[in-house]
Amino acid sequence: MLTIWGRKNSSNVKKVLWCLEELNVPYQQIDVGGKFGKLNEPAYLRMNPNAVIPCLQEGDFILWESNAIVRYIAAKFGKDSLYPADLQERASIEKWMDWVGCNLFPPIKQFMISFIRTPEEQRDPKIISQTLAEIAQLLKIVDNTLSSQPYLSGAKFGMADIALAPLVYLWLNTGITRPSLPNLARWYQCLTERPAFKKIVMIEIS
Ligand SMILES: N[C@@H](CCC(=O)N[C@@H](CS)C(=O)NCC(=O)O)C(=O)O
Repeated sequence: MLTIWGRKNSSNVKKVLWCLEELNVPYQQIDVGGKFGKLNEPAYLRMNPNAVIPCLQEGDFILWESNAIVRYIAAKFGKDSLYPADLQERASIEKWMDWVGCNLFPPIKQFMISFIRTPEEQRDPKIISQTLAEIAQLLKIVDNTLSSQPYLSGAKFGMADIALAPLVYLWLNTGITRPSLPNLARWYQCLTERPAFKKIVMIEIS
């Protein structure tokens, strides 16, 4: 049985749980991080010295970094669906996973901290507008890509969609003013029809 350490409302934990649900893999999830704390306790730090979630535990095997975990799960349980054998096809998907982690996650994290988790009267409008402009600029690249393919992963749903969508969910569902990105909106709408996306990603934001 796989164990996933991490609170369910973290966008990086959502990627992992969503991937497991898509592949019908049994797992147990343990709440740590956020209001549950424990990330700086020695037992957790022994598993993940970065003191962040998610972390996968499978017997003695420990894995951290959400995209690495998604890749591992897809390779182990989703060879016929989420993990293309063709190297170029797979690399094109992994490129987007890295892009999400390196480029999009930092401003999304800033948005979470300075907007979602800061009371209205303490928010800094300058930081928020700069962060939102940065996110919009990045998501325009995605929107442009989605003008010629149905999924970020290409012709079929895949790991790149799993890496991106939990972050986009935050951006679309927090009542901010956003530019219209029609291809991204069509892609997101299509994902909302997936039962695993509804169950894991479309939950209360905090
Ligand atoms: N690059 C890491 C980032 C992990 C990360 O920053 N996780 C956040 C939650 S999304 C975290 O652990 N925050 C502290 C907390 O939840 O208490 C990954 O993709 O796994």
